[in-house]
Amino acid sequence: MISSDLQPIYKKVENNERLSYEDGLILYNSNDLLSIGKMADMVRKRKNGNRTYFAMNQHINPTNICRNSCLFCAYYRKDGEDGAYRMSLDTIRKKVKERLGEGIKEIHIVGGLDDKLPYEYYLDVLRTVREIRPEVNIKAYTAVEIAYLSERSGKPWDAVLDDLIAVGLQAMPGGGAEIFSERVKRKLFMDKLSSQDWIKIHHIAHSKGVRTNATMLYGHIEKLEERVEHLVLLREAQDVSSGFLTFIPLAFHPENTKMHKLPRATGFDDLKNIAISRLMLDNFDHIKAYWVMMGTKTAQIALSFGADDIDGSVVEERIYHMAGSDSAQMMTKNQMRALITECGLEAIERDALYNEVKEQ
Ligand code: V47
Ligand code: SF4
Repeated sequence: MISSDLQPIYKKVENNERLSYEDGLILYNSNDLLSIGKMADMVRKRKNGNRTYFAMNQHINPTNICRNSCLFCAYYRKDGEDGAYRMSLDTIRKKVKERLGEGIKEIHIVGGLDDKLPYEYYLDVLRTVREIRPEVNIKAYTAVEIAYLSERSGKPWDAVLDDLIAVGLQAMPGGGAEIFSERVKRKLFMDKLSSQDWIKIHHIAHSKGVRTNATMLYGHIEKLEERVEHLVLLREAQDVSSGFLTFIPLAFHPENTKMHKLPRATGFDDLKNIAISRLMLDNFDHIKAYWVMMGTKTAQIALSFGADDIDGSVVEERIYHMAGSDSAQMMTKNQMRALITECGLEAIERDALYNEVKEQ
């Protein structure tokens, strides 16, 4: 039985109508998780049927030295501090070569805003990867890094993107969006670019044929209203440029951060965010249950709550493991397939652009 407050929303979902800001708020205020999940699953089935995606991928985080000090981040270090690192191009070369035997299709590259690394280094990282794996999809640098590289080089955003595209950039990850709220930004990540600028950079990327992802960081000090505003802003941005591939809700992990006293998001909230984002983001094709962030068990359930992607094999994830994630560092192709097929769903290996990878 769908609870009475959700019935008008259920009708809209059945009729494939766009949900309003107010609907989003009703969903977040509801505890009828199973009904929310049922509606999200209906949308997921309509868009993706049983198709459920995973990728063979590799994460490379070239530097954790960062001029910013976001309160939610356990990953960054200041130059010279214990644990600070900056990879040489040789190290990056070695890391890519180490996995040449695996069918990696996507390399995900993000890191800190490191004032000691020259602009060219950020390009060289991509050149190095391209040289070793000419066929791989390079998904690199968040809008925050693009804005930083623009500041460092004096080039406008679009010229920075052109430089990166020339050395192999094909897609951008969805990080750096955090939560589109001036109030929260002032408290937690005041040095980052504004939400308007984050969206503008993604629009420019889309206009150049670079597909991008989007994220939302939840489970810290944001209000439910701010979550809904975030989703509505992303939906409006997608209406304009249609370049977003997937949305990834990210639960705040407090360990080793300046907000370590806050509790971790619950499984209930994780599933609610997956389902509500599926319902609100009617113009996004994919919703990702990032297993590294939510753990494999919740990720598996999320596949019945609107998600159609579990991300990938990863290996050497730093951002979440520094912040207390106890998930494994990697999953094999067989483990990912098994996780998906056990739910009665069809496992499809993809590259960063959602092209299906056929078994050879
Ligand atoms: O922007 C940082 C978040 C993001 C913490 O596009 C934290 O496919 C929780 O964007 N607790 C980076 N979250 C990761 C990211 C991502 C991950 C996987 C796939 C894709 C994709 C993108 O991680 C940051 C920030 O929002 N983050 N610290 C933390 N302590
Ligand atoms: Fe730096 Fe990104 Fe961490 Fe903020 S979230 S401190 S910008 S690495």
